[in-house]
Amino acid sequence: MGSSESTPVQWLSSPPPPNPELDQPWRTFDWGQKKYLKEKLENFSPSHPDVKDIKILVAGPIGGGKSSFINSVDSAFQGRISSRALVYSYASGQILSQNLKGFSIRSGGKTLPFIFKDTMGLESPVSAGPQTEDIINAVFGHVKDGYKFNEGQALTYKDQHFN
Ligand SMILES: Nc1nc2c(ncn2[C@@H]2O[C@H](COP(=O)(O)OP(=O)(O)OP(=O)(O)O)[C@@H](O)[C@H]2O)c(=O)[nH]1
Ligand SMILES: [Mg+2]
Repeated sequence: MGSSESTPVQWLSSPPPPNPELDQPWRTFDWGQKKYLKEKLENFSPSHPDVKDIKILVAGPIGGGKSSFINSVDSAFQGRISSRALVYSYASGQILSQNLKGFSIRSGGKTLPFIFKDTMGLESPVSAGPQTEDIINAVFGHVKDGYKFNEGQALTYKDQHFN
């Protein structure tokens, strides 16, 4: 792993069958709330004057749908399909997200105070090492946008990408 030339994890080339547990919804949701939720988020602002935006770190297993989730949120606000975050393609077999990349969401001519931070997918056993350290550093805001994750070596404070 770690480069676009590397072989993707086996199950990514043919997705596993859905878990039967997913046949039943685990909660009921009133989808009629969409307009209300959208307006609530459009009118949201952080209560602390020094906080300009809220950064949401999207982390999880490779191919888990992190980038797709960001695109879904963006699509909901744009009113059209958004594909700004690159999504894993079964056709090309490429794992695309290798950098920490921030996505802000615009709606009604303004930028909402949310920034989604897309990350490289975690995989075992690599995620037990440097990747975990990088995620912890990202939570504390120490990782600059655009940093390319290096599975062999966690980011250190000496690196130019360290905040
Ligand atoms: N069925 C289904 N497929 C999904 C869903 N979300 C994403 N996918 C598919 O799962 C694959 C991986 O999605 P990505 O959004 O690239 O996942 P990722 O977590 O960003 O992947 P990495 O960046 O490689 O770690 C793509 O082929 C998506 O089309 C979902 O909710 N349902
Ligand atoms: Mg991704």
